[in-house]
Amino acid sequence: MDQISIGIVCYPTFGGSGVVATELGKALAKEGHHVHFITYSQPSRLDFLNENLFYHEVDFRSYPLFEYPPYELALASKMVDVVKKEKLDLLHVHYAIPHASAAYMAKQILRSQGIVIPVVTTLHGTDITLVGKDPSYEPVVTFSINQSDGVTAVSEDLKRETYEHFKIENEIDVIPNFIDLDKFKKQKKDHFKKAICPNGESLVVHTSNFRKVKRIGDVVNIFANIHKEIPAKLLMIGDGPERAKAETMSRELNIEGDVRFLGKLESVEEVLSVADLFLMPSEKESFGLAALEAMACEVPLISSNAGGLPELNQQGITGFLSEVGDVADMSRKALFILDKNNLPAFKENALRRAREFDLANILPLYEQVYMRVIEKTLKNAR
Ligand code: GMT
Repeated sequence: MDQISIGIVCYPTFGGSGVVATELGKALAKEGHHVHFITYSQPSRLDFLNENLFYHEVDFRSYPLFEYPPYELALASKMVDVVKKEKLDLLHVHYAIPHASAAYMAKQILRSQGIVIPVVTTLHGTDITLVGKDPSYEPVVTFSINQSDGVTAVSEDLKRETYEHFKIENEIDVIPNFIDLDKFKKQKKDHFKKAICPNGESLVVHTSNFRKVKRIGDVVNIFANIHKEIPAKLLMIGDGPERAKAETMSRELNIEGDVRFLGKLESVEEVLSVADLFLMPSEKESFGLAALEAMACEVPLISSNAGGLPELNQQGITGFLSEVGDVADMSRKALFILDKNNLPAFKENALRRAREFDLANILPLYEQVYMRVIEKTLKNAR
């Protein structure tokens, strides 16, 4: 594909959408495209130098007059500025609100100045499944998606749900999450395993932002059931609103000595390298990037069957899926996987499945969407 200049707008946090946007930008830069991140702070995974990568900070000051700083307006103004100065070919925004709606405003401002810029919007889930269904946001979500020149969703389930809940006239391309297998691979960390599991205990891991939707209580209860049957340890990676509740639960269940809360980690792959099982009992999960990261490190998965998880986790092969909230079923299946006669095959299958989401397979899908959208925009402008 010809090299182009792309503006990427995302939430620069540890969340999955920010990770996908940042890793995509890094990969595009390696391919020779010029990638300009437009965010309010440096994306957490924008941690490497490349002559094709640029970062533009959205400066949104709070004035005494405003109770809430008008971030969306500052973002739209910054997009206009970067598109003009850097001669961008395309804007790729992650999340319908507020990013696609800000992009729409930027597009209209630029049009009034004779500049045409196509916009691709990627839907990650929370914008559709939770925020989007809030009636106060629905008109903006619907409008922003319909005004985008290209729309992608991270799973078939999210695409279906978007069509079901919003009046969408646009075609949605499904482009799943991807994984950089050079970074996420099982590393030799025997000393680490020995330190956490000195007596050969099974190691169970959960990673998330500890939001309610992640059902952190189920994670602790599943682990408590495992712990009743076999020696095991639980590592909780990440932080968020449900953490305190999970800590209280583990004390009440008398398992606090075997549960460790590690907070946000930069190199989660080092912990995943020594794990035996990953738990993702989410209420909603449009794809489940954290589970894919675990699978790439040869960790099988116990998950709910919510959202796009059945498109990742293969029943009885890479792990098991249960109904949301069925802790007893998840616990039984977890013990089956952790049986030393079963674990090696599940680990192998998890890695094999993760390889299907290799960055090298997924990156061209985004490039195809970019080319299609740019060609269509140029044709319409003639
Ligand atoms: O899972 C989260 O709470 C973070 C959230 C986000 O918006 O950053 O992640 C969403 O996008 C990821 C990347 O596409 C998906 O892998 C996650 O499944 C999705 N989370 C939910 O649907 C809850």
